[in-house]
Amino acid sequence: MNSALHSEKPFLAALAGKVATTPPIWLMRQAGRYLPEYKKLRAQSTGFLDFCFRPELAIEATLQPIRRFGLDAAILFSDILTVPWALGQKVEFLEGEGPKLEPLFDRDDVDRLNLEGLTERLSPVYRTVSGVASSLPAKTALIGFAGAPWTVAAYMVEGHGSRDFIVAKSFGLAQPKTFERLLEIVTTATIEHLSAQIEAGAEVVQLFDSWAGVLAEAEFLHWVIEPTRTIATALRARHPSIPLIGFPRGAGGLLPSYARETGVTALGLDTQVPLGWALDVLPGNLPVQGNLDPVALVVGGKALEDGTRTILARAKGRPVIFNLGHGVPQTTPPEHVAELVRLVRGG
Ligand code: 1CP
Repeated sequence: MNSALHSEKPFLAALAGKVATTPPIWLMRQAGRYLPEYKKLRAQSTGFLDFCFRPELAIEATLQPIRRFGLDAAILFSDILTVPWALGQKVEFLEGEGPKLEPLFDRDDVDRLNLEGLTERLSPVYRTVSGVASSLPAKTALIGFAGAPWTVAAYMVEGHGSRDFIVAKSFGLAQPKTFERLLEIVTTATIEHLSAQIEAGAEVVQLFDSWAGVLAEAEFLHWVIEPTRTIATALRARHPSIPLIGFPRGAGGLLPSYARETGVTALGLDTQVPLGWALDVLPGNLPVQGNLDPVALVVGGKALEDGTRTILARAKGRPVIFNLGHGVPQTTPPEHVAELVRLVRGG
């Protein structure tokens, strides 16, 4: 895609380094249970994975927040745990309990994972991407995504969500060779999965490293930075102009190394990162995204207004993309999202 087309989409312009008076805005987890129309749509499927793999439903879920709020980017409706499923691991989403995977324990479990035919098994996701790409408004960009290898491997070993992923970290430290093999498999799967999304029409891809923040420095270098750099390098070789957003949630003081060493195009900042500090230590031309406390969005009113204005003021003169520091919480009143869009656009 050429730069003239980029400039028609404010989100792509910001990723190309353009400083705008009104930053583009989208929200992580902008689709989902806080929207009544999502709950209605979700009721049509038997399970969450079934929902992700039915393009007619996933296309509609992707478009719902765009129709309602006119955001600058749509994010493919899917989940990071479709990749372990496509590698042959048993993955279930139990109502009200979150994901359950049959955990990997040892080398034999890792060796049973199967990369062959991965993109065929995930082909409904790519049909969703192309369906969304052909129905978006001209100014709205389309984001594809995957979980980053550490975060995906952490779920594969732990078997479910966790506050600290002690089981996954212990596996990595106690069986380093096996864990590196697992990271290699997930890294290859991620490159194939993101490439197929780009070929189907994704204009940007984001890597969610939601659990980067539980790692010590040495683990962060090997399990977060190295696989992310491998993915960035491989994607650039295949799709030279594709922007890649890295979101290493909780990386804190390791953000400058992540920005410098991975080769991502833009950096997602979680809620805890002091924005002033990040803007001081990161390269001035690196686009940044995020940081608003999702709880300010739930509460609305003055909390939302103050949080939004602080970010807008601090980020002046820099290429920024307005977003939250993590996903939209389920208890968010949809009117607060509309209010946030108005605040950012100066209405
Ligand atoms: O039935 C439902 O509606 C289930 C809730 C739900 C939704 C709406 C899950 C289960 N996943 C999703 C969609 C989803 N997941 C998107 C869609 C696009 C969007 O609107 O943003 C995306 C980008 C994700 C990514 C994802 N899944 C992440 C990374 C981002 C983050 O939140 O940190 C993670 C960690 C997951 C795993 C996952 N999937 C679902 C849940 C409840 C979880 C978290 C499990 C846990 O750790 O407890």
